[in-house]
Amino acid sequence: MTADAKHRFNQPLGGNEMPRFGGLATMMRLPMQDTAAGLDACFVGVPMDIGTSNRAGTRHGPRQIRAESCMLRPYGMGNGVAPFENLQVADIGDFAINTFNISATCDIITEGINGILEHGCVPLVLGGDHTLTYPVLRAVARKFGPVALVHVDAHADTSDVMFGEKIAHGTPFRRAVEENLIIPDRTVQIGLRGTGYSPSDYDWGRNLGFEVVQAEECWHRSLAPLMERVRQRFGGDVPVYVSFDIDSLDPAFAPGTGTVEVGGLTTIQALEIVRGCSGLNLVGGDLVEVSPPYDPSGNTALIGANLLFEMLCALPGANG
Ligand SMILES: [Mn+2]
Repeated sequence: MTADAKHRFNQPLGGNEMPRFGGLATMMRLPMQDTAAGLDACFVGVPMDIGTSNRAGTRHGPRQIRAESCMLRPYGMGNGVAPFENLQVADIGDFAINTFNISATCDIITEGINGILEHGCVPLVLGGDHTLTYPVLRAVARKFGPVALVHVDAHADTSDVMFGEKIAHGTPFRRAVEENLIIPDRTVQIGLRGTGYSPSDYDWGRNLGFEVVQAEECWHRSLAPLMERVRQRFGGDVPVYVSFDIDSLDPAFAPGTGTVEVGGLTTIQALEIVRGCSGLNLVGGDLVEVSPPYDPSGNTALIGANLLFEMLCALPGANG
């Protein structure tokens, strides 16, 4: 780090300035500010779980991810990226969602993301349940038009309704297609698995052009070649959004989530996926479904914090 870069951009608070377990828990111990003004990228929390269908608790996700991010240092030793030498980043806190009204909550999220994008800032969202990706994409598509999508998850999240409701954590990508927020033949879903209702559960997306990579296709292998293929197919121009559901990981690594499926991705494969997004025109991302009540060790939130750091490192310009 040059003294110059340190002077220009926000830096995470170092471990010798304040003990890592001390101080206020912002994401990566970055400065906090009220808006995205002047930022290249921001971390923002959406403390919601009113869209969940099984175990709840993701309303506590943003705080726990911030708490577990306290070990993150500014330089990525593995990916070789020093994002804080090249980007101005801060934590802009949480959106004040309406925990009694999911439709109103979605509007609050869309408005909040609109505000971030108006500043030319890339939002990296700390969830929160997966419902939030739908209102985030409404804002993203308003600015960029329909975007390509890298969706990492145990589930397709393309149900039409849940208990008759159109907005829930199992429906965001159905709504996104219906409202022309994503490009179906520039959409890849990675890690899908578990039990379903019929053999055709994943075909709704496939029939539209989604590439669906089931977990079994990922077992025992590196996902770097898959991401190489994704980069070739998407190219470096089309705006891309990355939505990472922590339940894509095997519960051995990430038990702290609401809808657990066995036989999932490893943390190493998760790193390969997010690092493999470098070179894409990433315009936003989220890390969703961390549920601290089911995460007694804190490791699920810790993995989530690390994947958000990796997303930051994958953004255009993060590597100078
Ligand atoms: Mn999901």
